[in-house]
Amino acid sequence: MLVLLFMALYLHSGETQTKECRGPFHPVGNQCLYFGDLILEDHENAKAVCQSLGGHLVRVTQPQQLKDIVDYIDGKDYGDGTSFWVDGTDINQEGQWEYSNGESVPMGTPFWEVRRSEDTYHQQPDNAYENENCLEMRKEFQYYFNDVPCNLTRLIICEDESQQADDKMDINLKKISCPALFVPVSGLCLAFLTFADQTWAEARQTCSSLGGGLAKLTLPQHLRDIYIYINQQGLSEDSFWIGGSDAETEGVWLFTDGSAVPSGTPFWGVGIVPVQEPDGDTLENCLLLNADGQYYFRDFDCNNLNNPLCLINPL
Ligand SMILES: *[C@@H]1O[C@H](CO)[C@@H](O)[C@H](O)[C@H]1NC(C)=O
Ligand SMILES: [Ca+2]
Ligand SMILES: [Ca+2]
Ligand SMILES: [Ca+2]
Repeated sequence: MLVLLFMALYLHSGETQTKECRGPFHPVGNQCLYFGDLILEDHENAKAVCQSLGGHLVRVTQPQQLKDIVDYIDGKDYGDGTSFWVDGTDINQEGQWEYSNGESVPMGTPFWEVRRSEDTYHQQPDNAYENENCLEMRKEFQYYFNDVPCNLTRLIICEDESQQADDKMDINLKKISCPALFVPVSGLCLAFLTFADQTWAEARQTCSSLGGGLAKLTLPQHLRDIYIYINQQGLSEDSFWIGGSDAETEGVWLFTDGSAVPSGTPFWGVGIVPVQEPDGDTLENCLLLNADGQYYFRDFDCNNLNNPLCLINPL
């Protein structure tokens, strides 16, 4: 009965959304997109293809859009080694990434690739070949953003903004009041306890002694807002335990309330390319937002000492 209800809701929402996209475009999350099947073009020609369809290369401005696009790609077979162009460039000024409408490309987590190699981390954009001025979603980097030379060829994703449903998330606007020690971030009451260096189990105990628990982050926007908050507050040297663990069953990541930790992009960082975290097998069973890794989800040894990131219900 419940399954039928969900199917009915799903079919209904699919039906109404389809009407909002014209021609070859179809709904992916809150965008109308066209995936140019197996056409590889350089950035300039890719732009022209999208313009000929009355659109432009896709602009990814919200973390949820990155998730929706990656989920869509993962359900298709685009072959090996296929990466996709995104609209942005830093052609006008090195390091200043803009979409072709003049809007800034969001920088940092959870958009750009940050990969781990042993104990060091490498962050994009790196302008590695000095002429990396175009933006791709790179398959080997789990579709996180990367800068590459514009004359490489990539698959095309076009966007039609003219009929896009305007359902930008408003969780930032939601006004909540939080108990002492906790601050409102991303619609959550969070405490960044930078005075405590603790194992994951100790951190969990600390949060429960405050009447809450280790943080449970379920939306890409949560990670974005936490990343921005940490940088604004000068906490970017600190690493934080959150509530995920696979100690009970290796590979099954659960929050402390027993619900599933979201997998893949744009939550988990890139490990040793092309592997995505978590990659520590039974040696690493606790979920850390670490400073060096730019606060992507990563599995760590539970006995590492880090700061608790606690969550509590709003007042
Ligand atoms: C791209 O441009 C660079 C520099 O002009 C050149 O060395 C390289 O061969 C070009 N690559 C392709 C795939 O055309
Ligand atoms: Ca560049
Ligand atoms: Ca690069
Ligand atoms: Ca593990």
